[in-house]
Amino acid sequence: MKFSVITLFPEMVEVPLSASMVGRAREKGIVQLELLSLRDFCEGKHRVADDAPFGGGGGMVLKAEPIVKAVKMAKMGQPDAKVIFLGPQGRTLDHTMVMGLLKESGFILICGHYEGVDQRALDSVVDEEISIGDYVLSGGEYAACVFVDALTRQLPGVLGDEDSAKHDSFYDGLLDFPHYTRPAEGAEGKVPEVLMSGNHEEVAKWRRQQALLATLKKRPDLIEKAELSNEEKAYIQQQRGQL
Ligand code: 9D3
Repeated sequence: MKFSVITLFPEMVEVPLSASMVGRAREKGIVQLELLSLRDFCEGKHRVADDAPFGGGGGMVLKAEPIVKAVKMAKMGQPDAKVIFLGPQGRTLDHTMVMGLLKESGFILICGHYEGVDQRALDSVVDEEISIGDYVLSGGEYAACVFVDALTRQLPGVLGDEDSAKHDSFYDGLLDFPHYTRPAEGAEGKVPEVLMSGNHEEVAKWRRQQALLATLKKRPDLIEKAELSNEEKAYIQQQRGQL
């Protein structure tokens, strides 16, 4: 999967996406990352990327032409890519959207900017606008990192079998169960007995119950949508009674 990112601040995207899982996925050739510096598509001695808004008001607006030119350049490398504008007014990214986007061969990501972007650029080249949540960022660069990370970890061969994306929170609509490692007993307390028992069936049952409890306490909204057995639904009802 190829990601072409169009931004005024390429290093804000390049650095985080060189480390850890995405960095390794790039080394393995599972994902390709291309950065297009918007500055390279700007004209004139000073390569100005923005200008004052028509109609007045504060701030500046990113010009349409450099963005359109950058998208055209990126499209030469991946003609079938989906063009996404990362902006605060877009549809909010969630797990279901991530899974749906995996069918694409690649993406051209345009980073929004607090200043705003000339609407004509958006109207002429963008397939979809996506936000990463209801809070204000100063630009789309970190959103681009979030987008690339969330998709990359779902691609075959990126994660080992052990921490496969199948085990992710949200995969079955529940939050994670608690984790413990050595020492079994320390100043911070003891590890739950069942985890030391070696009884894999009991451990699995305990973890599932803990996941249900954590979800009920921290994200009750997720319980409604989770895939639960009848036995689990009954357990939830019983726990609700005790809250
Ligand atoms: C003054 C009105 N604001 C719109 C709600 C203007 C505005 C704020 C922040 C315009 C652009 C931005 C910059 N944000 C992004 O580019 C952005 C973003 C975000 O702010 N929140 C969540 N997801 C994203 S993706 C890109």
